[in-house]
Amino acid sequence: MQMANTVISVSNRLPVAIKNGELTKSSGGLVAALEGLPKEHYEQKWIGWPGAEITDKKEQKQIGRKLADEYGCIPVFLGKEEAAGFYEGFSNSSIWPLLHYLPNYLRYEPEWWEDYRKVNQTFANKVLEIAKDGDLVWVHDYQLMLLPAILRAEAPNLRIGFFLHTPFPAPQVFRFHPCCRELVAGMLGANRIGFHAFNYLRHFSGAVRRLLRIETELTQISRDGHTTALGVYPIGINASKFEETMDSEEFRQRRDEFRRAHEGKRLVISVERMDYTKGIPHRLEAIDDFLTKWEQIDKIRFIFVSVPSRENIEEYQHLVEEVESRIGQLNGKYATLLNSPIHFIHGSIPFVDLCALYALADVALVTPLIDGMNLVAKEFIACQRENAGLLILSEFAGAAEELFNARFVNPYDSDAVAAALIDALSTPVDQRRSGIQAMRERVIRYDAQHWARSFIEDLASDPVDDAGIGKTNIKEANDQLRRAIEGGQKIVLFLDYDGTLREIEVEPSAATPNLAIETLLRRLEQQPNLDVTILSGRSETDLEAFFGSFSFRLIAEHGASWRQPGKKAWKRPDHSLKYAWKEKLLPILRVYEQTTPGSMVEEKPSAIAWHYRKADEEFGGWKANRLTQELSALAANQPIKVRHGKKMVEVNAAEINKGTAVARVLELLPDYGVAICAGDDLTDEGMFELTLPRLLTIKVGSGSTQARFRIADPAAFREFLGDLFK
Ligand code: GDG
Repeated sequence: MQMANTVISVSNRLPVAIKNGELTKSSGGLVAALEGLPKEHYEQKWIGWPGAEITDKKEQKQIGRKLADEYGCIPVFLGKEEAAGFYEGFSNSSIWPLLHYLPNYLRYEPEWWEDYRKVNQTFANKVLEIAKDGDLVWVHDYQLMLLPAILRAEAPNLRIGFFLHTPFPAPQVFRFHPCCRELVAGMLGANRIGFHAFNYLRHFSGAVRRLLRIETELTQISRDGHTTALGVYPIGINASKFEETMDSEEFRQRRDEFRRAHEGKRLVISVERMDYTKGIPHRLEAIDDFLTKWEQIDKIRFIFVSVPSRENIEEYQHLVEEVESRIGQLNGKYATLLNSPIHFIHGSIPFVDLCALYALADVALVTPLIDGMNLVAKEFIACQRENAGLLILSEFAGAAEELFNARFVNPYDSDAVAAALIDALSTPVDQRRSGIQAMRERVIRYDAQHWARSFIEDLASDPVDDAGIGKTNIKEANDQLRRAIEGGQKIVLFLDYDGTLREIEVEPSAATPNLAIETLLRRLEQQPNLDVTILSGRSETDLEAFFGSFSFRLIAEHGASWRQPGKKAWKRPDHSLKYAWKEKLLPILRVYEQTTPGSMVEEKPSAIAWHYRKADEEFGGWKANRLTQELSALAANQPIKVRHGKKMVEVNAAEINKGTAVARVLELLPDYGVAICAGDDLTDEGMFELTLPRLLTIKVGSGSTQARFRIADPAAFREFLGDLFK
């Protein structure tokens, strides 16, 4: 494994809070996780917002120095208004609800997008100021989704990781966001993206395919020479801190005090930020149902600890009102002279008290509507060292994938939650103990430090740039060509167009040669001893329109139609070929066109093709595989070849392919010094398979290939040619 020196964590909030000019370190899971990285391998820095508005430059400097010296933290200062648009607006009112499948809460103002972009850029500037080549930059969460791509563009030698602490929803839901494409593309700037659960990873991959129309593999996405690895890293808790606290005298005292205070009562606890994703009103509904059925109201107590959260956002204010009024109502309805069943704390309690509560509770009722992970569920299990409590857990929390002995409920089904509660409170202790102990071992073993270490170690061994991987270094081709040029040898150049010279466009008609390509081609035209052929799957008409004014050899339809250098007329060298198969196969392609919305058939003189780039990604891909199979079965006894290319399935005459065309041209030029074939997709592999002497084959872009060399993307390939032929 390659060791890196510095890990720079970047999160919206720094782990140090400023209150009245005083700094206090927070004890959250993330801090503990990062503290667990071995110090001998990683030096650590942390970039983030310090949580207070500080406008005075002198004060900013002072605090900055203190943060850096005492905590290794580098503050990003934000203006009040941009911070509001970025944080409360864009992050928490538009992205957060969609990540949690709650589009009814989505609000969007175009100005927020400006603030979000600006703040992401401000964070990027700070990272770029601090980071050196090879450093590991670990970006956290949905507030900074654009940061990886900004960093990649400006500092491609950084290793950039991104971790999403929330779920990633089905692409159809994320698509409601007006900036969904930019956000997904922003994350893709990372070398590695981590999720709590495989489901989120799968959805993200689907969003990349559907929204950006980029092909993905199960755990890897490659484009333009850059690869993003995807991984599942379920976050854990700060296990040692819980264990140490439970060993302390203070803990024992508090636990005993609580025990006395709730003497004779069964305790059911819920702990969370006051957030609509946590399902508090639904839970109260279930408690209402439970209390109508539970006979010993004097002997049950629900403790709700709800930490105030995002209080400037209207939806959160409504939630507080709703919860307070509902709890008031329920206590009014069910209170006896001896007991008020719901004890509600709208505030944060000290850590030791939290541990004591977790340790004493008979049941933890953790029923978010949806939750990325939910650490409370794991913390409760960790604190059940002596007790044998029961965890009732929403099946829609990421934690449900790991806490296998919990009692799972659908939080929307209040009857079922009430029934689970009755059942839990009636389960004998000895039946509960083994279940909880097995989960406890897991929670302690796979803690926050384990989580951070696995992510960072994977990131450290990710390649920074995958261009050229598994291929001979392109420099060798460059040297060989330079020698040939200097020696006055004849060079023959075969260039595919789409994806090789020119970036692919969704609409092929939009991929006209731009100024950079025209200038490069004019330069190639001026070179002595250079013979250029442009060969493509496109029609004569397209090639004539794009390159008609050049003196190059043009070969259309993968080799079916030729225009020789300096000539105007197009010729079909294989005019003896019969195309009777076209009429037989065309109806099959038409059926696919009709039954796959967004797809279309193209008829060419020597070929027929079915295009599906505008169809639904998955459905189109599935249909394409079926069509390829169906046509291949029919092709067995025919002089034809079926190819599944980029977003198309094409049938043409077996004799016609780019490889045959290249061989035929080279027969006409036996005195050539070096020949180069460059292409980007399957149809170019025919050229790459040739075993002719002095032939250099170059694949442009990612994917497996027979070519000997690889270049990252069309822009890099143009630069390569521009450097050679000045
Ligand atoms: C996000 C994702 C994901 C709560 N009340 C008190 C208190 N807490 C602490 C808990 C726990 C933390 O707050 C809450 O963490 P969760 O994971 O439950 O939820 P989110 O805040 O929504 O966190 C979530 C997480 O990121 C990590 O990736 O699991 O899905 O939404 O640690 O102990 N701590 C103290 N007093 C309280 O009153 N001291």
